[in-house]
Formats: sequence, C-alpha cells, structure tokens
Amino acid sequence: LAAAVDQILEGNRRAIARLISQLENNQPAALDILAELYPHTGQAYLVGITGAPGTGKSTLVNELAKLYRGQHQTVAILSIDPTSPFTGGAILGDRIRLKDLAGDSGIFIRSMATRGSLGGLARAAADAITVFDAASFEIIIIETVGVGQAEVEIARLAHSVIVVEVPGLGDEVQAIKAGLLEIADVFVVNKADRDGVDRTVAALKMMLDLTRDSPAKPMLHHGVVMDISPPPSSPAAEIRWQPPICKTIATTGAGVDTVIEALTQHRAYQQSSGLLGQREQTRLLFEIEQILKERLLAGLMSKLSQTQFNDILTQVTERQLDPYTAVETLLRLGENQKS
Ligand SMILES: Nc1nc2c(ncn2[C@@H]2O[C@H](COP(=O)(O)OP(=O)(O)OP(=O)(O)O)[C@@H](O)[C@H]2O)c(=O)[nH]1
Ligand SMILES: [Mg+2]
Repeated sequence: LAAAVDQILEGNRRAIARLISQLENNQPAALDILAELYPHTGQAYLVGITGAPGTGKSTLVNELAKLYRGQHQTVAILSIDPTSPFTGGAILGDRIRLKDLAGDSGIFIRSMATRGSLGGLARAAADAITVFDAASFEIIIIETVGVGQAEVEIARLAHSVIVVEVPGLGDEVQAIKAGLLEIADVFVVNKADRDGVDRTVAALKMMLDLTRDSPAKPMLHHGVVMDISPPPSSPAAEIRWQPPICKTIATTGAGVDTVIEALTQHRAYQQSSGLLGQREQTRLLFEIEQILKERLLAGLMSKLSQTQFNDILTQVTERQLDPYTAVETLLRLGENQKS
C-alpha cells in the first residue's frame, strides 16, 4: 500500500494509469490508496471544457496544454468522450502534435468512455481528478461533450468552465439550446477561420447582456443532502464576473493565448472573491452524494432478489402500483430482509 501511494505521489505514470483503471473497475483495494492520497490533494486547478460535438474541444485542449507547458505548468487531461482523438479513436488530424505531448512527462492524458452508468462515470472522473491532483499535476483539464446532464455536470464542477461555440448558421447560438450559457466562465468561439464568427460573437454578447442585469445566481446545486451557504460577502464578491468571449482557431493555435489569459483572470477573481472555496465545496458535496447514492442503492439491491424487484416493476408497468409506493415497498422488503 505504502509503495503504491509513494509511486503516485512521485508521479509514476504507470502507477497513475493503473490506479485510475482500478478505481474505474471498483476494486476495493484502490480505495485504500485513494484514502492515503487524499490529504495530498487540493492543490490543482480544475478547468472544465464543454460544448457541442465536434466544436474543436480536443484540439483546443491540446493547444491549451502546450501553452501551459510553455509556462512550466504540469497538465493532466481527462477526456470523457467516446470518440476522443486522444485515444486514437476517431479523428487523428493532430497526430504529430499529440506525439509531441506524449513524450512530455509534464503531461498526462487519460480518456474515459461514456459506457455504463453516467452516475458511475461522474464518480470515476472525480477519482481520476484526485489521483492527478495527488500526483502534483497543477492544471487538470476535463473535456466532456455538452450533451446530457451528467456529462455537463462533470465539466461544470471545475473551478473554471470553458464553453466552446462555433460559427453556425445565422444567429443561432448552440450553447443556449444545450443550456450551457449559464455555466460558462469563459466562452470560446472556435473555428474563427470560418464565416460568421463575428455574428456568433455578437449573438453571444447579446445573450450575456440580457442576463447581466438579473440578480446573481448562486451556483446551482441539485443535491438533496444539504444547502451550501453563500460565502461571507466580500467587496470583490459583489462584482459580477463577466464571461469573456475569446476567438480561436484551435487547428493553428491562433487566439489560444487569450483563453489562457481569461482563465488566469477568472482564477484570480475567484480566489479574491472567495468563490473558489464555495465551488470546491459544491464539487465535493456532489462527489459525496454520488458515492452515497451508489452505496445506498447497492446496499438495498443486495438485499432484494431479482424476482422481487421484477415483480414490483411489473406492477408499476401495469399501473397497479405508482413509483413512490413501489419504492416504499422495495425499502420495506429490504428492511425485512435484514432482520
Ligand atoms: N476549420 C477549423 N477546424 C477545426 C478547428 N478546430 C478544430 N477543428 C477541426 O474540427 C474537427 C473536430 O475537432 P475536435 O477537436 O475533435 O472536436 P471535439 O469538440 O473535441 O469533438 P468531440 O469530442 O467529438 O465532441 C477536427 O477535424 C478538427 O481538426 C478550427 O479552429 N478551425
Ligand atoms: Mg473531443
């Protein structure tokens, strides 16, 4: 155990990869290692990046990582994406540049497929972040496709969230449809080599102006365990963050430095306003809730037989039982099993 812990803390790449796999596969021994690593975490800065499929997120992440490396920052990338070019899956236009990154010990790239339950995915992603953090990666970038609530949630819980948009048809802003407007700390209009960039920027600006005068929304939290109290009000917290809009051509790297600059400013803003601590709390609460839900559900299911469960399901399907009563019944069956 101690050896495995030390290997991670020293940044041993094989040990990192192995532990993340073990955590993904729910191996109990890995949880002991995670517990030992946990006191060594809390240093990394988490950057979430999301947006519609094919907007150039991975290409952009690649460029961001290169610039951060130029500043001597270490970067871990978690790509939650079945068609990630990082895995050599689908698109490999950037093979050469990815090779550049691959030889660099200050970069670690890991992809996670969206197979299985998304709840489990959120937990596995959180575990990977803990491992990267313990291994002293300073910047952790989490890429998820901006479709599906659970996937968006994973990116949203980062310290800074980038929403990637591309010039579309007319004034349409995809981020609005996907419900991503509210979660962006930094907007990137990528593929700025295409027609209509300025129209997209203008449309985004207009949408932001429309929401600007509405009262500040606290970070939404859909959990049930507890409410998060707002941070003690400081003068800086009174000043609303205005998400900047950066134009980039990820394939050439043009404009990516402005994204780094925006992230640096957002980080400084969050630190001085006390909002960083609040986000961190929200993220960890979400993490605890995920684990709790999984545990409680697994605990109950282990006490019920498949037949018992199927019987209840059939009754609900046939409208003999409503879902709430069904849950009451399942809980009662589980209770009786115990005694
Ligand atoms: N013209 C142009 N093409 C770009 C730009 N950025 C990325 N692309 C291309 O867009 C395609 C998709 O890029 P990715 O980086 O894989 O996009 P993604 O958002 O990660 O895609 P998913 O993860 O599948 O949602 C690739 O062919 C890229 O080369 C850009 O700035 N301009
Ligand atoms: Mg991608």
